Amino acid sequence: MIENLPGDSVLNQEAFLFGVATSAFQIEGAVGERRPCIWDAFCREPGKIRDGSNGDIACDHVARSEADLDLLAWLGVDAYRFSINWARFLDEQGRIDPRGLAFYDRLLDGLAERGIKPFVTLYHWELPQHLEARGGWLERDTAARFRDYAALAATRLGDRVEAWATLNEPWCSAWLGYGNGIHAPGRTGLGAYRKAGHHLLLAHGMALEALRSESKSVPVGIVLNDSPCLPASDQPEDADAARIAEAFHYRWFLEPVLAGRYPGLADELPEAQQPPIRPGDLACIGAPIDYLGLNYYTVERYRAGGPLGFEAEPPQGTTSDMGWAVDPDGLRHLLEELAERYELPPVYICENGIALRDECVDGVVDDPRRAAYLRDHLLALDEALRAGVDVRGYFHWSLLDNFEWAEGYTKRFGLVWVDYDTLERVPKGSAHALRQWLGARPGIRRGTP
Ligand code: IFM
Repeated sequence: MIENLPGDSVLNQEAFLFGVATSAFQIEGAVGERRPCIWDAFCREPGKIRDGSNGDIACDHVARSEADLDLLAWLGVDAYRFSINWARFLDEQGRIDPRGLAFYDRLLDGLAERGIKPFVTLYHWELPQHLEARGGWLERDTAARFRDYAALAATRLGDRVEAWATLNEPWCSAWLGYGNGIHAPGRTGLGAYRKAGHHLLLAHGMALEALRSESKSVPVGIVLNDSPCLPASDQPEDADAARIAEAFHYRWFLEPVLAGRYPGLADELPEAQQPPIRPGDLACIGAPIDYLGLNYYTVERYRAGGPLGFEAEPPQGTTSDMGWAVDPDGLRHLLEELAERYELPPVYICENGIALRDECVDGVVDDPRRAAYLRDHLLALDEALRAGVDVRGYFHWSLLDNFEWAEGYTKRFGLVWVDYDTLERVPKGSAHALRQWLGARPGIRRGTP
């Protein structure tokens, strides 16, 4: 399935890491063994989650972690990206919860036994509910609490971590959680978006410092999502609209991290929508990172209009079950454009994948579209590498079908099917194809150290 990949591709070389990704709330379950987080509360609000579900059991990964680690080894991946649930790791007083520590210890040890490199994210959206009760990301103090959490995680787990990521997709936490409210904690408003966004970025900068001092030799980065924002026509006003949309959404997070400043759009915002910047904040946020994690799924098209000056056009061409346009060349475009515009550190594609209406028939899940999606995105990535963009690895989203946030369990992104009644795992056709390719990469010998 990945045969078309040229033999001399960097993707075939040992230094290029191939992995799969998951996140804590989406797979862990074991809700009774941790403190509540904002997603527990949000799921209990009627109408917020499409199928009325929650993360109480999810994929029951905490209880089934050994079997899931075996799946990773069976696939033959070099690396595994997962996240720590803050509300499992620490208690309300900010002290380590021994049960949480034991679970993440087990996971890291299990990965080491299997020779798989752990890429660990500290925040994939599970703010502990007791911090939400104190204002959540609208409070500057939450950034300081995150720094303390990062320092403890580094001290207790850092010896086995290959790379840390502070935050996953702060745009989603800020815009979807505080701007349009479709994610937890479900607040709305442009002022809240900017405020939460700034405190998240500050949390990243403060945690970066803490991680650097506690786990010295481990690279630290952040994972940002970005979709190229393209004009819906060749009219100059649509080109402007696309630029505003890009600055409003994705570059609002990328530019402070990579260049220590907000996009120029910030100067045009009314007072009530300004981020609450204090002296030193931008230097802290823009401190050099060891790598940039990028999550790529789709491209977006914009037309001039609406209260914000831009309106999204319906996606063109083939779409996923999320309704997102499938556009592999957008990945090449994004990487080349970012490399041209910013001084980029090494990049890892930390998420890329497709939701499909998979079905399990007689124990078999045939998903050729996922295998083709993966191949086409790897080919696009290969082009960007040939154009000189320094990408060091690729993580497919996701290892398992899982809780897709406001969509509940209605969307399946996994390489491995999960039967939510029995919690049985069934590797899909794409997982078999990927395993075959990973096993056949010329010159790569992996195994337990
Ligand atoms: O499932 C999510 C993940 O948690 C964050 N990035 C996008 C994925 C697909 O929507």
